[in-house]
Amino acid sequence: MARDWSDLFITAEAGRPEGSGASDAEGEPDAGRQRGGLLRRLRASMSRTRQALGSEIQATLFGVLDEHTWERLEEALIMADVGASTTASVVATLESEAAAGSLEGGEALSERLIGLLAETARVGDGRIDIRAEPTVIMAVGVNGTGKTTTIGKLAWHLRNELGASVLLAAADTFRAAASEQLEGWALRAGCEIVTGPEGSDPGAVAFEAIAQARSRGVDVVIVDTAGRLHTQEDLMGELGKVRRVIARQLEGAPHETLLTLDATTGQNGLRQARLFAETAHVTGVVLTKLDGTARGGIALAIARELGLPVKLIGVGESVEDLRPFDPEDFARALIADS
Ligand SMILES: Nc1nc2c(ncn2[C@@H]2O[C@H](COP(=O)(O)OP(=O)(O)OP(=O)(O)O)[C@@H](O)[C@H]2O)c(=O)[nH]1
Ligand SMILES: [Mg+2]
Repeated sequence: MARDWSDLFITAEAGRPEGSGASDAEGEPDAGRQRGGLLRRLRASMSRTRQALGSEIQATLFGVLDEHTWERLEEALIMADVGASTTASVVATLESEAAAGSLEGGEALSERLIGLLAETARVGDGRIDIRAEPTVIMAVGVNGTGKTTTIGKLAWHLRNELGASVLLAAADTFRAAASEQLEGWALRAGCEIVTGPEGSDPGAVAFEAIAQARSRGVDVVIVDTAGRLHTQEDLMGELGKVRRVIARQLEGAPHETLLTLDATTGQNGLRQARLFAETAHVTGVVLTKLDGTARGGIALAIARELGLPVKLIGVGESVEDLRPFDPEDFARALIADS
């Protein structure tokens, strides 16, 4: 999975095999330092979950192991929203390995717990292929989950980390304020934007954006859409229409459909997302607002519960607060003391 931005994107110049970015980072002092800084930031933004979980981990895995240990550990993981089925399977494996004598001491147990949690959170390679020209990325999700903010941050990183040209499509024509919000992000990220009048056809905005991107040789088009509930059949139908307009115009597009999910809505959000994912051809999840919850364990349950990789996480409102998701780094940020 992706540990930094150059790992996350598959580009024509640097179609590197998975994991090579991490070893590069170790080889270069600057990149290594940068990675250390990113991990510290991740730990800081996950502090609410870590504080809630950390004391329970200390009390269970670092104490005397008995039947209460495993029950208490299960409760703590479920409280952190790791999810009942993920928790049950991870704790059962840990318990049997401890009973077999292959793990001794709190350090070994918590390291193994990190490994088991990371394993369950892996599905696919979690990367985003931007080799198609242009690549079309669509953002979908329930109202207020962070679609527009994520698009803005993503555009900024594509421009600044990869030097890619980006065009935003304001296909949320539902409210005039939605276009204005995306215009603000286009300005910040230094990219172009295509908008349409309030109430106009969102498919027409997406169409125009792709036409402009093709004629100008833009690398990535990101399409914003209006928030909607999975239960609103007409609005879900509209999403399908936008998708078809894009697909007819450009073969293979949209190449990536990202579902934004608000981590603070927990298991409830997960249920909504399941239905959303079924109808919207979602290829990956962006889990937002992880900074605002003590239940960040949900990031580790999504792959298992939805069968989709988490590709990006949002840990705040500024541009730097979007980052590629790496299950191992994430599990460590939640569990390890240092
Ligand atoms: N703390 C925090 N706030 C976030 C994050 N991502 C988004 N937000 C905030 O959440 C609010 C809603 O974000 P939007 O990007 O407008 O959400 P949206 O999905 O586009 O909303 P609609 O277009 O109305 O459906 C804004 O105030 C964002 O600043 C995050 O990772 N952390
Ligand atoms: Mg929006």
